[in-house]
Amino acid sequence: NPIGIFDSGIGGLTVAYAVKELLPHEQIIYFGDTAHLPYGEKSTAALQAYSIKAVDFLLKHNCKIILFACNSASSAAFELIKEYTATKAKVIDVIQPVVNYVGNNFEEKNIGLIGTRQTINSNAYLQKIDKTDKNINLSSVATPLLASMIEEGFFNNTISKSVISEYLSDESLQNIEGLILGCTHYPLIKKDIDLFFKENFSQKVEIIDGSFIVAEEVRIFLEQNNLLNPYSTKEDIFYVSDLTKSFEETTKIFFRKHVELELYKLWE
Ligand code: DGN
Repeated sequence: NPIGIFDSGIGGLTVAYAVKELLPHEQIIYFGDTAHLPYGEKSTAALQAYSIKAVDFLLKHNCKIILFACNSASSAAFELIKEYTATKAKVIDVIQPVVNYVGNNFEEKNIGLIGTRQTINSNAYLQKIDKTDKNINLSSVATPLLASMIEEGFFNNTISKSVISEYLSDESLQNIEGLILGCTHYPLIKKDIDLFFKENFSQKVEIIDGSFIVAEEVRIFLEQNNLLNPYSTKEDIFYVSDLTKSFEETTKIFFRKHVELELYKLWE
């Protein structure tokens, strides 16, 4: 059976890429809800409704595990979806695995989080980090411009440098020793962010990119439950709820290679 991956659009392809790197023999069924993006600016109620529909779609494909590869959807709907799928399939989000990593590595430290408005305003990371009881101080900054900037291919250039510098110069981030990239798009600007800290901060700041942490969580679950596919010849399928040429062109930024998108209008 395939691994189901859900995102608001194509940013989740950074997570799909990591899954494919660790689990090359698995088939992926991806669903990006491009008809409703950006999720970062939607209400919790809307994201819950979209998430249920998307999960139903992936369940129909008999996915053995469903990965919520979107921070905004994870922060708004994951608890609900966990209840909804309780007996049907295992679901993993992109937040809890990163929180576990942070709990193990940043006890009594200051760390930062950047993400969409939805992700930051939901306090999902904060609540989960507090539950670790590791006395970690989290400073969160919403950075809504970054996702669209990256979709335009603006990284490693003067525009991305100044936008990143503007956001990360926030006073609350001055003493951090780690920064969580709380949005699926941000692995693409990891180098720019790293450079910013090296040029402007005296302390070392670890940039916490969840894509491989989450992919490893998927691998462990499949291994522990004897669900690993020794060899699959089935092609991955990438569905989107609205298909444009520009979405298709942007796939190669996130997945490191061009993928063909299939239109599936979930909303009619
Ligand atoms: N994939 C979304 C996230 O990780 O929060 C960001 C994309 C968006 O909807 N703006």
